[in-house]
Amino acid sequence: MATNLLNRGAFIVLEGLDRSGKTTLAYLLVKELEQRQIPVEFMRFPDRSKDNVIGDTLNKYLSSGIELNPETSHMLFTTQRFAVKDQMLQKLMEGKVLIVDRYAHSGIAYSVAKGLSLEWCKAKESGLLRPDIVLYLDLLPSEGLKRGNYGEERFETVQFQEKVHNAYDQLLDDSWKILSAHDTPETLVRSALSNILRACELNAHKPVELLYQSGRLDEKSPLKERQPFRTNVLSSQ
Ligand code: NYM
Ligand code: MG
Repeated sequence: MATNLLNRGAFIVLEGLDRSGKTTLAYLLVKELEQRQIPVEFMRFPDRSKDNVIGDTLNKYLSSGIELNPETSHMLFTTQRFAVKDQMLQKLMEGKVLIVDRYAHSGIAYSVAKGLSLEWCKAKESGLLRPDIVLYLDLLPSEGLKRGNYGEERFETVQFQEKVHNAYDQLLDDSWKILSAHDTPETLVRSALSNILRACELNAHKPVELLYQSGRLDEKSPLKERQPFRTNVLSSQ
């Protein structure tokens, strides 16, 4: 067995409509894992940091300050994910569990909801790291409306969220676990945690796979020979 595959961390993504409770659940899960002395790191997409040009642009776009066409916004969101791909792999190989609030699936679902084709969107995300589990917080679009500060941001309308919901449906695969966003935080944490602990065990010695692409990252991957890509322009980390 390749030595670099000893006890890698699990790659966990939280997905769902706006106001489905992903961020709250992510924080609770990080706390639970830390209490169990399991190394864990939280990340979120988009990164809205004002000190990098893409983060600042996406922040303005989401708060409706500027307009971007669907292809442009899609590629800016996607670029942020590719910019930290090497860093994410490195953390997993160091044995850290990654809890990631939104990922490629948000990118695809929101762009398909705007009218872009599923194939085009998936192709843009192809080659990113594939999550071991996608925990999908299932929320009825009409219920999101009742949650705090709804409607402040672009995309926060019931009609648009219905389309996002339908687009997410088309992405379901065997890595997805559906959780009801209407459950209590305690129930959600219990169920998410048992899925995460199982994923840690099952994947500890498995290579990280690539999203929407056959092939795996193994020892010979060029990714492992390259220096991690760092720039203040694309990534604030
Ligand atoms: N969003 C998020 C996209 O449209 N494409 C993406 O690739 C990602 C990661 O940004 N309404 C949208 C979904 C959300 C918004 O996310 C910001 P949040 O988690 O609501 O702050
Ligand atoms: Mg939101």
